[in-house]
Amino acid sequence: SSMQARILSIQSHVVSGYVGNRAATFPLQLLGHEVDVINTVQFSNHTGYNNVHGQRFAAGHVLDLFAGLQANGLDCGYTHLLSGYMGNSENIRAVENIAKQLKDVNPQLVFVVDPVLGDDGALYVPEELIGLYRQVLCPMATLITPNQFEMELLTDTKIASLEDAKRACDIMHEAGVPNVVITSAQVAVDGQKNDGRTLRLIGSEYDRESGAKHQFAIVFPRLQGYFTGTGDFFTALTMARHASLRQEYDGLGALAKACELATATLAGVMKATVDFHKQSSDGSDIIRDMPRGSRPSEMVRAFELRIIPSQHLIVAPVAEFHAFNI
Ligand code: PLP
Ligand code: PXL
Repeated sequence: SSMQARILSIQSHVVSGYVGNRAATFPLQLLGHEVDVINTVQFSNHTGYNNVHGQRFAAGHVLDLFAGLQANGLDCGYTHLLSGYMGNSENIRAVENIAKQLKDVNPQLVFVVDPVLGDDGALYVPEELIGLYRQVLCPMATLITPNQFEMELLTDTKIASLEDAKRACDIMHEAGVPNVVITSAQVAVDGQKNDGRTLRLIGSEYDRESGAKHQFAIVFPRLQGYFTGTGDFFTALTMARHASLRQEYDGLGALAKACELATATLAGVMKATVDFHKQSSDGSDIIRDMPRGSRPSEMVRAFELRIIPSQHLIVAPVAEFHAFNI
């Protein structure tokens, strides 16, 4: 697949480690895509460390950089826009503004939205962002990648079963999103109850014109550790694969294939990260319930995703994960 996307990615930057744009840019480039980057924050490191220095940029900063691109005609030619961690409502409005302008230039623009709101029942952004993602950004999106908690917030439903997950996907299709991926659902699928050792990706691809729909699940291992940036990395992988595969599929199916490849890469990189952590911590078992803010920074650091040493797993994933229809 030779389709080369031209992507504008708007998310966070850290000096050290791999979250936000630092987790997304390398895999997108390695898979052959051109990536331009706007940073919403510039921090020394991600917020799971005990200390964070740096700054959040005002929305005016993001819009000014985009205006600079426009002034030179550099805004023409984008095929994809990727939106990650925004942190406040002004940045979401800025991305809405940019998405509208890019769609004016290219009506075929693919807009990928990771609606970053929280995880495991805890919101880590202001509450008003829920409504902005639900009513403003998601309806403009081609692909969204919420985790289970985020999907519950977006649809104002509780996801306790596979049927709930499928219904939630339908709600987002109704809102105008053709491709929905719930990255980490904890529901029983295929007769397998969730024992905590696996997570389930639930995907749903919908063609509004024909009314055709493809809903699928992928079961993948849940590794123990303090991972950060996995969602950002996973969204970039899914986007990169989907950009290429969309060209090859006449009907539905590209999303499931993209998710199979992205899941295989993520599982491989997470395993490499756990293996590295075991080595660097002389085998001692640190997997206890330590809250954020109290973890030794060498331990947090040892869980930074091993993206660069695992680049072969980005290009050619080894593990196999199969999407099955649900
Ligand atoms: N954390 C872990 C351990 C995961 O396996 C995944 C899977 O994608 C995620 C997080 C992604 O979730 P989020 O989108 O909340 O980062
Ligand atoms: O992966 C989410 C994320 C993005 N950006 C920054 C973060 C985090 C998670 O901690 O700190 C700056």
